Amino acid sequence: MVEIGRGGDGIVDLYDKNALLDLKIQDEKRRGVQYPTESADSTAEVVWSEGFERPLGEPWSFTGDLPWQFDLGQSHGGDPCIRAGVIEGMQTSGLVLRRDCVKGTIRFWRCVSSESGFDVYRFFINGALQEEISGEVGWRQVSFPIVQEGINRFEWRYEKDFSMSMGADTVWIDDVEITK
Ligand SMILES: [Ca+2]
Repeated sequence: MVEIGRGGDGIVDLYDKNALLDLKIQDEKRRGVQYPTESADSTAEVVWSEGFERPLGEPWSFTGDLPWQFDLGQSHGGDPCIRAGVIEGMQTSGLVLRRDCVKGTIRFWRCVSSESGFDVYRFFINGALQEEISGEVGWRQVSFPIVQEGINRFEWRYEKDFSMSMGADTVWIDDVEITK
């Protein structure tokens, strides 16, 4: 199971994590590592999934200045995925999933292209920061534990600072799965 960037506060920590992640990805590319599309935990049962190939309704919603939007050209598997809204400086665009869960994991694929250190993707579970990434990071599958039974609130948020944009200036998400 691929799992990186578990929380942490502050810009120094963010820089360190990005630097370490970049090194790790470069090393894996050099060695020809193929990223798995299945979790290493093959016994985990997928109880719910979303591939973003149909209109979003409940249990999905949006926060911030603009909703997320479908993207046909940037998925990891050739199918549509979803990306943050095209926001301007000091704006945010959040994607929220609220769902009744048992203890298990939430896993998904994500890709980031942004101004390193300033325009940042963050993922929260029940308001607690799970990972934050900026700069250029290709498609990776990540997994986070669901520790609270009952209604859980998952939020993927893209937040821009006051100036400058780099790269595609967004984060993409695809193939969200909840397992137990
Ligand atoms: Ca910026």
